Amino acid sequence: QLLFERFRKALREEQFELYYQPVFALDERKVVGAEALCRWYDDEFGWISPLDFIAIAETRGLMQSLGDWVLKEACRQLVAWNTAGHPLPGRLAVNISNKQLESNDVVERFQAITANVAKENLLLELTETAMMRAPELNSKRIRQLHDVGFHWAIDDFGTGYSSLSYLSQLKASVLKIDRSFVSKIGNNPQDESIIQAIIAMAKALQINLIAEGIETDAQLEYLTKHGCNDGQGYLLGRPVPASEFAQLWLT
Ligand code: G
Ligand code: G
Ligand code: MN
Ligand code: NA
Repeated sequence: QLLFERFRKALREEQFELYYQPVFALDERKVVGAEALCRWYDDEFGWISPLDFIAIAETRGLMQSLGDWVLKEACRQLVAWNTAGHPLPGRLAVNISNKQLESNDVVERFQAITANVAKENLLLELTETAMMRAPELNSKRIRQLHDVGFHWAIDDFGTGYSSLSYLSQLKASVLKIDRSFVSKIGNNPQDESIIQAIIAMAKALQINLIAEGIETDAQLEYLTKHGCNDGQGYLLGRPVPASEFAQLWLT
């Protein structure tokens, strides 16, 4: 309850910050985008994990406000990098909660919030699990937003229960391979087969892949060798504040 009060106050006063993790083309080691990740430091409680405050936001009806703020802030940052003369190459991925897709006006809202940036520079991420919580409504919203030009990624792919036929209808341009598979490269042949199957399927459906949670050279090598184009992870670059991101990764 106390944390909830702090959260409401933080939301009112915009005390959240976005960190940015680079996404790379694995063969060339070139930055081809980034993922925006929300951070909250509270003077009393210290750093609070997004797992915790997003759960609060979702159960207390504040996820639309938080999510809209995240999208707005991500767009502001894209414009700021452009203006400063070092634009982000590729797309900035923004995590979307299924709660944000519930209301009827989401298309108008997202259009208004992102009016200053090209949709080519954005990638909306929805986890496979969130997607399957309300498959009918979510896929309808994905389609509506896709129809006005938004690009979509299915996040944490492989952890949910979506079928392949379903995937092809979904209008996703990107699948993000969940890091639970990546972490088993080198010690679990069965998970390696799953990764290879995901890569083959994505190729067949002409969907781009981003591998998540790359932490070792062996994982990087394996994914590159088997034809996974893009990836992110601590080995390549951690999530960092915007200024540090520009210093490290933008020219
Ligand atoms: O950044 P970190 O690994 O701590 O994030 C933990 C979880 O919180 C991840 O699943 C991530 O997708 C989610 N998350 C981080 N930032 C946001 C955000 O802005 N919106 C939503 N919906 N989820 C986020
Ligand atoms: O659910 P989602 O994929 O959006 O979550 C992204 C989360 O993964 C972020 O919280 C980010 O901090 C975390 N992350 C990014 N790279 C790595 C990594 O290499 N290893 C681990 N364990 N977590 C990572
Ligand atoms: Mn994500
Ligand atoms: Na993910």
